[in-house]
Amino acid sequence: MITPLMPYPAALLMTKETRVLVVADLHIGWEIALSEKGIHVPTQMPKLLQKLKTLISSYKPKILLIIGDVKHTVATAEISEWHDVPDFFTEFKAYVKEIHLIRGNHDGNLDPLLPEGIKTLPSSGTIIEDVGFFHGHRWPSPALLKCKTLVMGHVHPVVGFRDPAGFRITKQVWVKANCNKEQLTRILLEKNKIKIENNPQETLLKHYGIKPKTFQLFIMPSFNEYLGGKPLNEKNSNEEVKSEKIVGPILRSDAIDLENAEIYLLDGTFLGTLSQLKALA
Ligand SMILES: [Mn+2]
Repeated sequence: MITPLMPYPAALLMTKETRVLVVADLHIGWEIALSEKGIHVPTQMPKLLQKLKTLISSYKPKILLIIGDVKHTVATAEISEWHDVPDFFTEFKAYVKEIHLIRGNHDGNLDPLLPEGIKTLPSSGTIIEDVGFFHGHRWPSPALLKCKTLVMGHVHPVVGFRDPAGFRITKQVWVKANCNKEQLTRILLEKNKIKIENNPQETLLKHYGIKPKTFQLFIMPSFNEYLGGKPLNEKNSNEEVKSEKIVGPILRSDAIDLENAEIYLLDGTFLGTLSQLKALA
């Protein structure tokens, strides 16, 4: 079972054998990318590190699982990241037994920055007990369909509100959406170029030896709270909603019911469904 660690943008997965602390979207080096554009923000690294240390000392996980976007610059590594990223991993190796890392779209050229012993996993995801984790900029593997719950990052979900004076505030949120497992099975098989015979379930069983069980998807808030994001409840034109930049393929598919997704603040407050919140944007 996976539990959000309120009020932190983190989750804990407890199995019989192990405890896994899950975080997404650290974007180390984010401030430096901004400073190159002339916007100077003091480094947020010490705060991020402290927040993670607090969580580790409270929950004593054996594994730290980062579900993508450790660093900020996409294809290359900035000079500062040559220090900050290795420092980050070296420091946290002392606190947890294992660090596992799913590659995100910002994790290009990451390998030279990783110290020994960090386990890297593909962006198509990994399975721990009955939970499937993936980054979200690409489709998850059909193998993840055997999990009841999927967890992704990448979106940095926030919702926006406008007060009567016109001020705008945005808040980081958790998103819990229902999945249509039949549709998701069909799509993931198609994306893997597997021809569907009879029906998707049978084909999945034939190729992967599993039955689809996925009924819900959690979108994790970014661990780096300074990043911001595009409010999910903003009224968009249809083209914008479908734009690849905003969400990632799985959320654009009909298999995920984003309109009726439940939206929670980091402290656990239930705000309503996404469609209800659209009225307040
Ligand atoms: Mn990402």
